[in-house]
Amino acid sequence: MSKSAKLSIGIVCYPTQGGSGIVAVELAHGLSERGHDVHVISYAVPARLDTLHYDVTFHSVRVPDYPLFEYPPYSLALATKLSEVIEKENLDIVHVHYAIPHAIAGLLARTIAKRPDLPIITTLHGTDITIIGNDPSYLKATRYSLESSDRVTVVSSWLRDQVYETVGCSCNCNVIYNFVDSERFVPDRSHNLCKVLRENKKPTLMHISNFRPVKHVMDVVDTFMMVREQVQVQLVMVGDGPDRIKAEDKLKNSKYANDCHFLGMQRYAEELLPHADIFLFPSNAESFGLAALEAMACGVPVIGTDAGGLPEVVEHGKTGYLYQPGDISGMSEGCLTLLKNTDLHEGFRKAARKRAVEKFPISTVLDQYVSVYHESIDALNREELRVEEPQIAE
Ligand code: GMT
Repeated sequence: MSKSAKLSIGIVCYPTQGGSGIVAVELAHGLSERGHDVHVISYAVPARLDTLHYDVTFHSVRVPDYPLFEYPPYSLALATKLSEVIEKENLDIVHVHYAIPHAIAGLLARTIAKRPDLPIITTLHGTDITIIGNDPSYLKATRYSLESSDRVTVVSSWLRDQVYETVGCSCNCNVIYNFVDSERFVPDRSHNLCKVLRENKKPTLMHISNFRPVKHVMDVVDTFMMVREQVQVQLVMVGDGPDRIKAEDKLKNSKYANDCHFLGMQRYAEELLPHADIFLFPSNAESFGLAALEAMACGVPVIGTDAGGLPEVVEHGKTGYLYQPGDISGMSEGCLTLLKNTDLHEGFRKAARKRAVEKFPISTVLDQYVSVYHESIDALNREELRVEEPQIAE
């Protein structure tokens, strides 16, 4: 197949506010803009999916309830729906995001659809390896699904090492970094937003996440409080999740209650981020840290941790400051250094934007994924030809 041929691509992802769904959807949009026929399969419409401005078709997975099922088997419903999409849309490629259970469901769907020539590409995003994939309940299935995928890609070099160390996989993992659309994520504060951001004159510390334990949301709270002891700042928290209540309670009961704002889930990160002066990202271990990259594209330096893949995104001392997880004093020191030194802060802002634009452009990543698709299609075709080759009698 020619490298410029338009492909019919199925993308499987989670619809929730997590990074893997965002990457999958931004990829779907980008591929559709390039003329590929893109189908997104999930149990709900993913947070950022826009089927109005992009030619992407959404296919919903329905999981029926039944009294016998304490745990309805989503993987089977997904495999069934995916096999239907494979047949009906004559897919050339299936690209699953997040290993569990998408990779296994992809492999099963290919078998159900009787399409051994259809490559399954699995992109690993982080917690599918570092938290859930290496749980003994899933480990062997995860390893099997990665070794059976036609290609496995990971979003950072750190995550690649984790796959080998914690899952003990023998497969090759290609690092394809996450990306940002730097024409949409720009340092532009002209958006007419909510009162908190429109009218506020204080510098803004911002955090965006799904408030899961790995995000160390309480470290955001404590860092903000330590900084606020010394300078006038406000904290804007975006997103929702298990640790939100704890964080909200602590802040609402503190003397800085009026300087904290919880905006909940928001669709347009590109309109919010430019209003931040510093992005706080104190996670225990991010495989990449997409939210940090999007902040950088908006010209916002990142104060975060030197764990996981974040150091591959944020350059310590140039586009932000990174400290050990839990180092609240370090992170508040980093904030104060920038907030008290306008020229330094301005330099970091420019460097952050430059790095996001130059090192993580969407066009490069689209090229990389499309190459992976074509290489996998060609490899399977070659295999099929080999199998069909007649045996020559001696
Ligand atoms: O924990 C999350 O933020 C969600 C999770 C996901 O897979 O939905 O995010 C992971 O994937 C993102 C996109 O590749 C990465 O930018 C995040 O760093 C990663 N999260 C973790 O590793 C904790």
